[in-house]
Amino acid sequence: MKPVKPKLLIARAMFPDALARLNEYFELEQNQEDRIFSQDELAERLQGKFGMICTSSAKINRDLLSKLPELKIISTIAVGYDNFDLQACTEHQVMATNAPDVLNETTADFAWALMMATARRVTEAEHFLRAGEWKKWGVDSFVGVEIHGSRLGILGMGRIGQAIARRAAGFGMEVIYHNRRRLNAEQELAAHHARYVDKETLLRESDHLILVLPYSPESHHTIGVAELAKMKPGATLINIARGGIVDDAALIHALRYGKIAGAGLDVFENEPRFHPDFLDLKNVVLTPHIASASERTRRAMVNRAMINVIAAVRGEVPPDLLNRDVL
Ligand code: 8YV
Repeated sequence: MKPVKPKLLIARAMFPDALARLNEYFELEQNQEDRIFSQDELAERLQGKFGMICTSSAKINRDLLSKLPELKIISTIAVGYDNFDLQACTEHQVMATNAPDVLNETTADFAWALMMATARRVTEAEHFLRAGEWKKWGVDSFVGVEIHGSRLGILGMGRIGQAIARRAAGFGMEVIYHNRRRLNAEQELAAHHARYVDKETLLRESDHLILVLPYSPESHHTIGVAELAKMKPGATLINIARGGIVDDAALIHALRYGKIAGAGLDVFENEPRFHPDFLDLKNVVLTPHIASASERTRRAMVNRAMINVIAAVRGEVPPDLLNRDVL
């Protein structure tokens, strides 16, 4: 008789060929139709499971965990894990892992794409052209704000923030940043001589401000009415971090009344719904949470999540364990 393999839920559709390696260790239940499970469905699907590979759409809270005595590991393919209640995981003896590092460069590229599209009004100009409105060239048509030689501000200077800063070298930009913890001198040098400033200075002096901090109750509405009022009128605000870090209603107001020049947003409050008033604004570039979306990187994220569940089933410590207390 073949030994019974532990069961693993793949909560969202993921590259099936990449997942094949898991068959050696697990009996897989895949959600290839990619339906988002309700909390009740998730509880049902996770009954008797050893673990789950999921994305940021799975909310792992105390209520869910209390129904799952056999669960050992939840492994997200994301670097952000604000959808996990880590304390509840530890209390229920569930390991929680994320997928750091593999998406740093791709996500940094996208922050730049959004910043450049916003500053140079790329999507606004394309919509104009597609709508058949281009009748003549104009000296002041779609004039934007400068990128090269300007001052780049970064709020949240972790690995992705540092990757964004390094790219500023090619554009002759000065980099300032604020973070809970100041980088050491070597890290600052590598991050294109990034200069540590307080949050107030960052808001007041950035020409382009990129948000890369993790979401938590403490970072909720880090950028609201008061913070937007401190920014330069010609500044752009780029959010590739998480919805909820920016007060979207306050941002809409600031964009509508030209308090800042524009915003580039990959994340929103209440995704995948978002504030409908964004659609009426021309000075905002909107993308559906795709900053890490290159095929190579998405595969690397899935692979990292697989490494964590395989380590767990082999009785090893998963390399990206978030709640070490669980051991
Ligand atoms: C993911 C992300 O694509 O890694 C993160 O934290 O936000 C994205 O890269 C997404 O959250 C996957 O669930």
